This record gives sequence, C-alpha cells and structure tokens, in this order.
Amino acid sequence: MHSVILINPPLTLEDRYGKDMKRFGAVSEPLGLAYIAGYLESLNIPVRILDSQAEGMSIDDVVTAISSGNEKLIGITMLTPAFGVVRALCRQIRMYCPERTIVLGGAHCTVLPERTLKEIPEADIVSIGEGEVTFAEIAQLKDISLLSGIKGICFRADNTLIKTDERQPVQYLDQIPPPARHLLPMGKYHLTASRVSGSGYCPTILVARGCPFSCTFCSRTFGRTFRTHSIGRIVSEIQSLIYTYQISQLNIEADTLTVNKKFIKALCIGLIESGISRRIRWTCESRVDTVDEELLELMHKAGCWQISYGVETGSQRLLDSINKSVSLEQIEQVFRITKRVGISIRGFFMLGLPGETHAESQATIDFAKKLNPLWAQFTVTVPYPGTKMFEYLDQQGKIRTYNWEKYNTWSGWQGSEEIPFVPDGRTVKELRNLQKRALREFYLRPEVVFQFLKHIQSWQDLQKYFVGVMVLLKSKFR
Ligand code: B12
Repeated sequence: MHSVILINPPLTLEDRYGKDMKRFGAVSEPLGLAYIAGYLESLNIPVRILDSQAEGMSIDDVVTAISSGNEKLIGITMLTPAFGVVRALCRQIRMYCPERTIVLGGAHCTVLPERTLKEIPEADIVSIGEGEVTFAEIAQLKDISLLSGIKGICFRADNTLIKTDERQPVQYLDQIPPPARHLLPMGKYHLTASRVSGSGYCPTILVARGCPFSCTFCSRTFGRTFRTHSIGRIVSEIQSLIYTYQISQLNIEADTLTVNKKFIKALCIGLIESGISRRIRWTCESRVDTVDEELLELMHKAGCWQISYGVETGSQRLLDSINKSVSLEQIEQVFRITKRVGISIRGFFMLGLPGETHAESQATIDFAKKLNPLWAQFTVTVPYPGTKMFEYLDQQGKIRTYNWEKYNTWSGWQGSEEIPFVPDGRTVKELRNLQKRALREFYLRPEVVFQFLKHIQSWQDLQKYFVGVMVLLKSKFR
C-alpha cells in the first residue's frame, strides 16, 4: 500500500478571472480530491490533500511540501485551463522528487488521456473518469509497474502509451463515502460573490452525478446516466456540515439537479421533514425545461433561495445549434414563474458562439436585460476538448490555439490575446470588449441598482455591489 498526496494545482484567482474580476471569483473545495481521499481513508490508505489554490502557494511551495513528505504516489487534479501550471509542477516534481509516481485526473485528462501524457512527459499515469476506485487500486498495488490490470487509466510502458479497459461509473453513489472535508483548509473557501447570501461559509454538496442532455459546449466527466445519493445520505451529510461548520447556507451541486422530478421532490421533502429547511438556505443550478411551478414552490419551501439557469443565448437559431432543446419563450416563462414563487435567479449567458453575428451577441445582452435575473454571468464561449463543439470546430480547422491554459471563459477580463475560438468575421478584441460591455449594459441600469438595494442583507453585500459597480465603471474608461 502506498501513501498518497493529492494536489489542487496553484492556479490563482488572477489567472482565472483577470486582475479586476479576481475579487468576485470562487475558491471552492476541490470536491473530486476530497471524494478520492474519503474513499482512500475508508480503505485505511494514508492520504493528505494539499490545496495550493486555497493556500495561495506557488509551484515551488508545492514541491517543497511534497519533498518534505514521503508519499510515493502524487495525484493532481486538472481542468483544462490549469494545464500550464500542472505541466510546470510535474517538471519540478520530476526534478526534485524523481522517484515519485505522478497520477493526473479530472475533466481534462478524462477526455484527452493519451494527449495529456504526451504533452506532460513527466506524468506517469492518467485517470479517466471517476477516480475513487481507480486511484485506490493504484495505491494498493504491490508493484506500481503492474498497472495493466487497472481499468480506466492510461500509462507509459516501454516508450508506448497503454490505455486500459473503460471503468464504469460507480452505480450506487452511496458506496462512496462523503468527501474528506477534514483534510481541506475549510476556512479558506468562498463561493462566487453572486452565489452567497449574507455572510458566512457556504459549502458545496454534490448530490448526483451524470447528465442525459447533449449540449454541444458541455463536457461530461460523469457520463449520461443520472445517478443520485440516497436522500438519507444527503440529509446526514448536510446535518454533519451544520454540526461541524455551523453553516446556514449551502450550494447543492449536480450536473442538472432537477432532471429527475421524483428525486428532487424527495430531496425537498427530506430537507423539510428533517428540519434542515428551517436552518439552511440553498442554491443550485438547473435547466428551464426541468422545472415547473409546483416543483419550484416545493424547492422554495425546502430552502432554495437562488437558481442558476443556463440561458446561453438570446437567439433561437443559436439555441438550436448548440442542442439546448429549449425555446426563448420557455425561458421567459420559467423566469417569470421562478421569480413569482420567490426564488432569485442567476442567468448564464455565452458570447461568441459558433456562427454568432454581431446582432445576435447584442440579442443575447438584450435578452438578459429583458429576463432581468438578479445576477447575470456573460462568458466567452470556449470549446472545451471532449465537447461536440470542439470536435466540430477542430474538424473545420477553426480552433485558433491548442495552448490549453488559454481555455478560459473570462478572457475579456484577462485581456488575453489568444482566445481558442472566434466566430467568422469577428475579432479577439471585439469579443473581449463584448464581455465587458455585456456586464456594463446589464448591471449599470437604474432598475438593477434598485433591485440590489432590495436584496442587501449585510455590510458585505453592500461592499460587494459597490466594488462591482466601480470595476464596471473603470472598465469603461480603460
Ligand atoms: C462546480 C463546478 C465548478 C466550480 C468549482 C470547481 C471545483 N472546485 O473544482 C467553479 C464554479 C469554481 C468552477 C470553475 C470552473 N469550471 Co467548473 N464545473 C463544476 C461542475 C459543475 C462540478 C465539479 C465538481 O465538483 N465535481 C465533483 C467532483 C467529485 O468531480 P471531479 O472534480 O470531476 O472529480 C472526479 C473525477 O474527475 C476524478 N478526478 C478529478 N481529479 C482527479 C485527480 C486524480 C489524481 C484522479 C485519480 C482522479 C481525479 O475523480 C473525481 C471523483 O470521481 C463541473 C461539471 C462536472 N460534472 O464535472 C464543471 C466543470 C468541471 N467546469 C468546467 C470548467 C471549464 C470550469 C472553468 C475552467 C471555467 C472557466 N472559468 O473558464 C473554471 C475553472 C476553475 C478552476 N479551479 O480551475 C468544465 C471542465 C472542462 C474541462 N475540460 O476542463 C466542467 C466539466 C463543466 C463542463 N460541463 O464542461 N467549476
């Protein structure tokens, strides 16, 4: 049995959101690593987690921390934009701790296993898909070179890459213990400003995995089948969060929380009957075609105060082209109902979708204003590897860069020159300005200021809105 160190790589808020927006970014628990650690602990495998993002560590700090321990196995999680720092980190680890085995996992590796090993020659193994069982099997190997019997990995052997049989996702999620939050620096996490209400720590709990929809811009780490934890398990995990961290708010995460009506209704009833709904206010993400008035009322009664809906675009033509399978009318209607039942809304909007014209970009901004959610997020479209959108654009020769660290949806605020995709006839500069203009057009309206004043619950809220307005005004004059 090998002892393990799991690492969240040192990507800073500035790397992710740019200088002006960094104060609004989230530093959230690396739940994937915490789940793996929880599973390893249940098998008595010694493990520690180093969340270098939350701890504000540099690559050198991480390597020092690794050198000071004696863990044979190093696991690193990686989303696409973290590619650059992960590669640099692997190089340093190889240089200073050459005898350790480096395993990479997460969304990026899952879709590009071979390519990742080629592009990061210092890494030994890539884990594909869910990592709990896979990583535990690696840690339990007597001889680390006996990897071929382990499903769901890609590894090096004699100058070739070997990809083993596919690992099926965990069928009954309750078999996986709760994430090992006690190994994380819990005091250092905070969600995006728009997701918290008032003050206090707001943890994320993952209640389901998998999504049956086929949006062309989304990459699915957890496959198409929607699998859930039992209501009993979810209730006891929340109760333990209340007991351990005295929380009063929670983010309930799932690829699409409301896709299975029976599940979401049972969850709401569980929250009400256990008394959790009286203590906790929660947020979630959803799709407009998976909710109705009755469900929204129940969710509200169960403590839901905010839903984030992926609206994506104000053009029906583009909605159809990204396979969203909803109509603009449906979106408007659900926004009306959600507000009526008393749930506040965060809307996600994408700018620069394939084929998007200047007029359609403006239609998206205008649609956002018409829908008028409390918060709107405008991101620059990034065709992430593993998505239908990437596949299509790659075939067409329209991917402008394979420099993965540029695969960031906040490029407008980062001022990046290298944006992975720009629609025909549009320019990088135009897209970057568009992202800033969209926020300005949306937030710098009198009715929005009025709306925010109504929602202020704490001094922090007031501060947050004030800083936001200043950032937007500053961006106009730059
Ligand atoms: C919540 C969420 C967020 C949160 C928090 C993310 C976090 N703390 O990690 C916020 C809002 C901050 C966020 C930000 C971003 N996100 Co996000 N996010 C999600 C979401 C909805 C759930 C993630 C989650 O908690 N999963 C639960 C855990 C259990 O899963 P997991 O982390 O994937 O880990 C499992 C496996 O991947 C694997 N694994 C992971 N790491 C490792 C390491 C080893 C060693 C091993 C063996 C296995 C392994 O095992 C784990 C357990 O089974 C996913 C959608 C999804 N279903 O994955 C998108 C998703 C991960 N996000 C995505 C993206 C693009 C981003 C951003 C890059 C967007 C941007 N700003 O440009 C940023 C990057 C942030 C960063 N830290 O680098 C993409 C990733 C695509 C890609 N190719 O990288 C996803 C898949 C959405 C999508 N459908 O396309 N995100």
